[in-house]
Amino acid sequence: MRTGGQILVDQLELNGADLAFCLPGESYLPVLDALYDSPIKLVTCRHEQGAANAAEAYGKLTGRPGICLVTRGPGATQAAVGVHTAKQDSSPMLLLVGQVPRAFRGREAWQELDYGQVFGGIAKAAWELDSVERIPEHMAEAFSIAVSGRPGPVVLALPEDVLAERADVADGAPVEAPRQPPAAAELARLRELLAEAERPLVVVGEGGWTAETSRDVQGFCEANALPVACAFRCQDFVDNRSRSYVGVLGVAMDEAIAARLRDADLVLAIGGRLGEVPTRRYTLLEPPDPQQTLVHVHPDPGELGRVYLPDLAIAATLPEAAGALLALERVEARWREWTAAARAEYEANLVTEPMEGDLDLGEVMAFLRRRLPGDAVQTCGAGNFTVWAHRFAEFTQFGTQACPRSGSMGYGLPAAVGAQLVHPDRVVVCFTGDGDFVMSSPELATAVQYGLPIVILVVNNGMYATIRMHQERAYPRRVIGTDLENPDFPALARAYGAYGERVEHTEDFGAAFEGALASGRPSVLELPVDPERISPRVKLSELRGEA
Ligand SMILES: Cc1ncc(C[n+]2csc(CCOP(=O)(O)OP(=O)(O)O)c2C)c(N)n1
Ligand SMILES: [Mg+2]
Repeated sequence: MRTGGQILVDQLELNGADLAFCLPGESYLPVLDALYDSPIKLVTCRHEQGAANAAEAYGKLTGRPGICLVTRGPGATQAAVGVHTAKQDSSPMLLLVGQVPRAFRGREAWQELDYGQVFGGIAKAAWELDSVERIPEHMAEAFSIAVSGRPGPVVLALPEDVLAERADVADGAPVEAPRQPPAAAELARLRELLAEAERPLVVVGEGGWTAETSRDVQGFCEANALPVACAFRCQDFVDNRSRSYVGVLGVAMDEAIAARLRDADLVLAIGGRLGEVPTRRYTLLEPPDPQQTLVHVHPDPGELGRVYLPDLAIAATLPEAAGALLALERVEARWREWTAAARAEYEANLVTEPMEGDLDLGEVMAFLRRRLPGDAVQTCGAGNFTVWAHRFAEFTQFGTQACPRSGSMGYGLPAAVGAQLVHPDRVVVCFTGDGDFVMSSPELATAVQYGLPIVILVVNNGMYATIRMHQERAYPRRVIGTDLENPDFPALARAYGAYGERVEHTEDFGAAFEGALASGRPSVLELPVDPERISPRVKLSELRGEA
């Protein structure tokens, strides 16, 4: 006889969970107690936002559901942001939420919510356990939904009496994501479409990507001299040093790559939803029937034709699709110049304009490009600082960028916590801003508690610069709600027990970075920057018409 909590934890174990992120609550004590005897490492966070974002990053980096445990009402609602990101980013995740006993349901008991309703529009699926005997069945269903088709977050509410009850039930079987290769006829049609193309562009995006998928897609692109662009925050899907890699379709998109997508005559999307960001607000590809010939490969048939009507829709899991593409008989590449020109544009775009002030973020990024090992993981939240972090970074292997495609602030630090726990031996760098960092800075305590030597680079411009930039564009000189008065970041870091340093000059960054790594502790390097350079190509004074 096992308690509901034990049965539940056993299902986590047999599905390969090795880490779980929580903020404890009395509503799920039997689960916590079962974890006491489990090999699963339980990581206690300081805010449910942090726990959910760390679990989201775990899912993004491993392809297995990130496990997050939170209490009812307030815990669940605070975790919602991580669920939203997992949905938008197509990351597998399992949010387990405490719930009032079944006998109280419907009374709006203490912290009671109907999780099916609350998370119905946020998660891929959300429901409540009804009996202890059916826990293995519910958990198998939850894992299966999280990893199949377009991966995503599943929310399961756990009534406390169900968790405490005992039952003699058999475990479920480990869930394996179904695999779906593309059909031979679809591949033949793709070859025909490629053979007619003159200006093809491959666009890679999320939805069950693996390291093997990366290698195969890259091999396919190189063999056919095809240019390949990464969707927003999927920059680690292709080795950026490949002669086929031509850049990222992200925010503050480079004009040259935007033009390549607009001018392409054939777009082969492998994964991804061709969402608002990679299509520049649905303009580079126009819904519903873009002028470009569109081939869309996606594991979820429900995503095919949802926004864009593909000329060829291939419902296939991405590793299988990538393997089939690599095996495809080569097509005579009539687009070698088109690819080479796009690659040259990407390389030219790595060159920075000098930045005002004493600290130049372009130079910082150039240093990191040389210094970071290929397997270093980079995380971020949201803000204009990410434009530097993305445009000037170089990713060479899959599973090294854990950034929110949802554009959620506060993601970077908890994601770095998750990444360092997944990869204890790797360098993990979190890019954050003064606004972004403060949103989740309590997780610095988590990093200290678990001895995670992440390096946090806080780009401090004294404002929510992204919003200020839009504000100055739309309403010049009418600044409201975007100024920030900040804490002393290095002192704050030291108060948490982390290493802290302010780096005021470009030439000091290298030594400071080495010092941070050598400290062996979580480190915060504050980078004060001149607010004039509000984005790599945008000056505040120009926005205000003062130039
Ligand atoms: C959770 C959340 N709240 C608000 C926003 C809107 N937003 C996007 S970027 C940004 C400013 C971020 O400020 P900071 O971290 O200082 O970066 P900066 O833009 O100054 O480089 C805001 C408020 C968001 N994306 N996510
Ligand atoms: Mg800022």
